[in-house]
Amino acid sequence: MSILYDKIQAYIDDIQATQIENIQDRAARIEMFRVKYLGKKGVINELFEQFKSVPNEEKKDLGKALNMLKNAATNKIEEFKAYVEEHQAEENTGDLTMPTDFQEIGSRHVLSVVMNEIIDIFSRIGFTVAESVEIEDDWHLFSALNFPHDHPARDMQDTFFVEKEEGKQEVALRTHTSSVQVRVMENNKPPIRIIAPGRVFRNEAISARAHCIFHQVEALYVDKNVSFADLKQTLLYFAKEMFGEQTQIRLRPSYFPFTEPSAEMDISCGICGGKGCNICKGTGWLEILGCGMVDPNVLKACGIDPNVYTGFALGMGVERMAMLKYQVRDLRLYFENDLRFLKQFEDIV
Ligand code: 2NM
Repeated sequence: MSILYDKIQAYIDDIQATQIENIQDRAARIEMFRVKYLGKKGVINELFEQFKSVPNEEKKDLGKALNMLKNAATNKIEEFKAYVEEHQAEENTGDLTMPTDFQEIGSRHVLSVVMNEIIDIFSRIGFTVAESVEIEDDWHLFSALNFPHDHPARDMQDTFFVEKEEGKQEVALRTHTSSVQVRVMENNKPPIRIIAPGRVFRNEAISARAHCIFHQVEALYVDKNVSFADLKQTLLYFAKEMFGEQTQIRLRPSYFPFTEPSAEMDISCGICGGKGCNICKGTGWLEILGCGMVDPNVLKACGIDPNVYTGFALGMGVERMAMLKYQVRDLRLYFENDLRFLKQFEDIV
């Protein structure tokens, strides 16, 4: 037999020895296999070229062998394709034990962290969280809270009204969470010890120091014999827990429609230690919240007898707390979701 015959036989052996399982990157490898044997310039066409010039007496056996080779190659490709199809599912699934791609994990917003911290501090002395609606009626927003009829908060300038028409119930976005406290007082008997955290809305031009949406936490304690001394101790406890053991407080007389007497609380400036700096504008003190004894008119409006019960209340802005705690200089940063801002708070709880 000729050399050509041996060559063909060697190819057939080679094809039959090829195992699909051992081939990685199967689609590409199958195509390479096809091109090698059955392509235009492939092995088989070349052998047919050479076949033309072999002596006639050898043509019969060689032709047979060549056809066998062609069949072997064609069959092998069919076999490959069938195998791939059969294993398609597992191919798509891939290796289930492989670790997944790394995905970046978000973090809690600084306002949520600070809000939770305030809630936590008050819950340690027996306050529970109360929540209610963000769209409120005039009674829960203003009337029950002893706001006079000509109070500026009842004006379109300060409040976003949903409905404000002659003879109709006025409905507005809540301007403070005190409306939550009104609802709790209306529906519960003292002792009442709650905090009302949440979103509030004011019709203000947005600037570094004001925003039309912000967050408040208000606290309310109503029982027999609740005194201003109880308020003061609660405030001191809160200030030390929130801003550190060295923090001092002072109270200045103030005015709110819903409390009498009313006060504003300052804390000693933690930046300069009270010596005076640009954060506290040289005073050594930072204003952080409003408070007071719940006005008897408010208790009465909410169905609580002011001759039996007294209460204190306080309210603070969460944005301002976070500003003081983390030196945030512009309120707008809280709502822009700029990652360069948010990422600075990744590690706080
Ligand atoms: C403040 C300041 C002072 C307050 C009063 C009441 C209620 F409902 F009991 F009357 N809730 N919150 C209050 C008192 C809020 O925020 C600066």
